[in-house]
Order: sequence, then structure tokens, then C-alpha cells
Amino acid sequence: MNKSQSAEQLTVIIPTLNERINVEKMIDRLLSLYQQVSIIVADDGSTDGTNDVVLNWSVKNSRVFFLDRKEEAIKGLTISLVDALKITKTKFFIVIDCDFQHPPEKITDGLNLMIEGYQLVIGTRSSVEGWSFRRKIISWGATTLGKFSLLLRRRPRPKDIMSGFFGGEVQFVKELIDQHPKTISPKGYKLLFDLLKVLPRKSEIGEFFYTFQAREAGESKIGMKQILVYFRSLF
Ligand SMILES: Nc1nc2c(ncn2[C@@H]2O[C@H](COP(=O)(O)OP(=O)(O)OP(=O)(O)O)[C@@H](O)[C@H]2O)c(=O)[nH]1
Ligand SMILES: [Mg+2]
Repeated sequence: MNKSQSAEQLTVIIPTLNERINVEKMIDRLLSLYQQVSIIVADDGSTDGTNDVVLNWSVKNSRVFFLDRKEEAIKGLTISLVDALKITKTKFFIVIDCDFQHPPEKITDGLNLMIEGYQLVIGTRSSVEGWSFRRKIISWGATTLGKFSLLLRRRPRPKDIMSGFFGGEVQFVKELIDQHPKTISPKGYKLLFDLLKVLPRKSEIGEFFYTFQAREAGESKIGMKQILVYFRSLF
């Protein structure tokens, strides 16, 4: 199967919050790399014109869909992804950040693993560029505690449990979400970690590797609130 044919089976889900400049480039890039891919932009009420950019694309290309969550009471990354999965029509999905920290050309590696049969695939950061010492420490602490939490639950422990670059079989992941409403909290921030907590013990996870780069434009939305929500989700 060539790249274009297999991309027909894939939806790329992009969560956004004020990413006008990045989202224009990201959609353009995705459609030039994978002509047959479907794209859902799950936006939490951006105020910088992200909505206009994506709506323009959706008029030009029926494979681009704008999921407008502006009026939703609960906002956040996890719930945005869960809502996007509910309307995904393809067999596979992959989540990618809008700020080019996840290289779009690596989506092929993830898709190939899904086609091979892995029901969950993770883009694993093999190195990280441009992080401060503080950010490295927070990430290390969060990952170490997260792995300990998975060990206690006797669940698989892939290398990058905090990755925002992950995907899988839509049906499989949707069922996990439906079956574990308490663990997969709508107010969460790291959907992948919540999925790992309830993943069937024998599941095999496909990993592909990439370098996590500095954000291209716009501002980071990660803050103390997200870190606290994560720590609460550990145990
Ligand atoms: N829908 C939605 N998207 C969000 C929300 N918070 C962040 N995002 C998007 O999720 C992706 C990751 O957010 P970032 O702020 O880049 O977080 P990060 O990559 O962990 O942090 P940095 O390394 O500082 O960029 C980006 O595409 C954001 O626009 C949210 O509350 N809702
Ligand atoms: Mg980022």
C-alpha cells in the first residue's frame, strides 16, 4: 500500500488554542505530505483568528473539519481529543501538536505501525531541544512518578508516557474511553497517560522516534494548573 492510499484510513487530530500562524502552516504541510488524510482541528475557543483560518481551509477542502468547542462548558486538551474521536470516521487517528514540536513527516512511521496491527502507537521523544533546566526537571519528575503509578497498576510502561504525539485504532481507543469514565477524566491534560492506566495488560505498543523541537510560533499553554491536574491523576 502506498503512502497516499494508507493516509485515506487516517485522521489527524490537532488540538488548538490560539495557534493562528501555526495552524495555517500545519494544515498546508499535512495536506502536501498526505493528500488523502482527514484533519480535525479541535479548538477551545481561540480568540486570535484560528477559527477563520481553519474554516477557510474547510471550505476549500472537505477533508478538513473544524470542531468548534467555544461554547462547551468543560474545556481542555483531553476533552477536545475525546470529542474529536467521537466524530472521527477513519479506522486510525493520530494526535499532533500544532506548534511543530512534533514533526508532521513522522506521522508515516506511526501510521505504518498501526497498519502492522499496533492498536496504540506513541511518538517517543528521543531528544528534546531548547528546554530549560526547570522544564527538564519537571518532565523527569512527572515521567518517573507516572511510570511508578503504571507499575503499581501493572500496566505496560512505554518510554514516553507523557507524549502528546500518539495515535491508534479509533474503535479500540473509543472503547477504552467509554469503559473507564472515572480514569479518563474530561478535565485531564494527558490523554495518553490516562489511556495507559487502563490499557489491557498484554497490549503491545508501537513506538516511533523523533526529536522534540522548540515551538515555532505562538505561546505555550502549559502552566501550573496543568501540572497540578496531572499530579492529581497519578494515584
Ligand atoms: N483544544 C485545546 N487545545 C489546547 C489546549 N491547551 C493547549 N492546546 C493545544 O495543544 C497543543 C500543545 O500545547 P502546548 O502549549 O504547545 O503545550 P506543550 O507542547 O506541552 O508545551 P510547550 O513545549 O511549552 O509548547 C498545542 O497545539 C496547543 O494549541 C486546550 O486547553 N484546548
Ligand atoms: Mg508545544
